[in-house]
Parts: sequence; structure tokens; C-alpha cells
Amino acid sequence: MGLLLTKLMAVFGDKDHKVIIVGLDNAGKTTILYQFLTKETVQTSPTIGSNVEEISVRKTRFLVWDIGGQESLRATWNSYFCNTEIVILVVDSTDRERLNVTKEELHCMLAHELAPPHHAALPPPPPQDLHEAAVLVLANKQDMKGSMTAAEISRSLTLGAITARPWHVQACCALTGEGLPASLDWMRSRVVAN
Ligand SMILES: Nc1nc2c(ncn2[C@@H]2O[C@H](COP(=O)(O)OP(=O)(O)OP(=O)(O)O)[C@@H](O)[C@H]2O)c(=O)[nH]1
Ligand SMILES: [Mg+2]
Repeated sequence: MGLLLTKLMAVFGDKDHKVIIVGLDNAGKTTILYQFLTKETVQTSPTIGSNVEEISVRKTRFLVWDIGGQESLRATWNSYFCNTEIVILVVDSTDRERLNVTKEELHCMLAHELAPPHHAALPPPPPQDLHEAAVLVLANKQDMKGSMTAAEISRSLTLGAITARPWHVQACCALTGEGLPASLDWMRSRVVAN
């Protein structure tokens, strides 16, 4: 009943759905955030901290957090997990050398558990981890020669091992926006009743 109500509220557009965008530095996260928002390519610099924007997809509103991916910032990702419905993992499809690091970050993130403090007299607080989040992997930079395909990335990240939640891989190019409308459609399909 709770889930049905959530989905109905999403149809009528009165709830923001929280999304976080993670991935290694230089993957294209900020470029994707602003392509989602403006359908244009923006000049970016490495993100220190995060950017947040509200994106509407046919009356469904997403509050999208783009988090810096430099090594020193990755330990802060878990402070954004609370109430997240969708995790977007952006991969630079030309960065074969660091795909293993991305894989470790992904599986570590999904296994993260943090029991929030709970007072017996109060209703349970919202989950602080990603147990209820769906995962969208964006195989970005498909315009670059020699980029890995979405299927290769899916295999290398062992996405098949994720059985407890919905996940999807989408090839894209943040410079042209190719693949991003399909990504937004998938995100919307996760939070809105069909
Ligand atoms: N060729 C190509 N370049 C891209 C694409 N997407 C992003 N870039 C470039 O990759 C570089 C890094 O992009 P950002 O969006 O700043 O990367 P980020 O993931 O936000 O990086 P951090 O903020 O450091 O975590 C920029 O020079 C972008 O123009 C793409 O699809 N193709
Ligand atoms: Mg950035």
C-alpha cells in the first residue's frame, strides 16, 4: 500500500525523487547533470563537494546530486545515501585501467549499511543506506575511439551479481546527449506506476 501510494504521488508530481550521481573523477558526471537539465554541453571543472539540480521528466521531479569523484572525496559519498531512490554510476568507457576501481567502489557502496539511531517511542527513521535504490550505470564517452561497450562494462563490473535491486546499463555521450533521454525514461519507470 505504501509503495502504491508513493508511486501514485509520483504520477501527480508532488514528490521529489532523490538521485545521486557517482563515479570516478573525469567520468563525466557534471556534464551529464547539466545535459539532463539544459540539453546543452557545459564547460566543467572538477567538482569539489557536490552540485544539486531539480530535473523534471513528464511531471516526475528528480532531485539530482552530482558528487565529486576524486579519490579524496569518495569517502564522502555515503553521506548522500539517505533516501536515495536511484544511484547513477557514470563510467568513462575509455578508462580501462580504472574500471576495477569503479567496480570496487560500486560493490562497496551497495554493501554499505548504517543503522540510524532509533528511539523506541518514535517511528523508524528513513534508511541511511542504498538498500532500496535502483542502479543505473552510464557507459559514457561513447564518442571516443576504442571506448568499451555497455556489455563489456556490465561484465567487468559484474552487474549480474546484483540480484536484490533493479539495475540497467545505458551507453551514452554526455557531449551530444545521446543515450540520456533513454536514461531519464528508465529512471522515471522506476518511480512511477505503469
Ligand atoms: N569526449 C567526451 N568527453 C566527455 C564526455 N562527457 C564528459 N566529457 C569530458 O570529460 C571531462 C570531465 O567531465 P566532468 O563532467 O567534469 O567529470 P566529473 O565526473 O564531473 O569529474 P569530477 O567532478 O572530478 O568527479 C570534461 O572535459 C568533459 O567535457 C563524453 O561523453 N565524451
Ligand atoms: Mg564533476
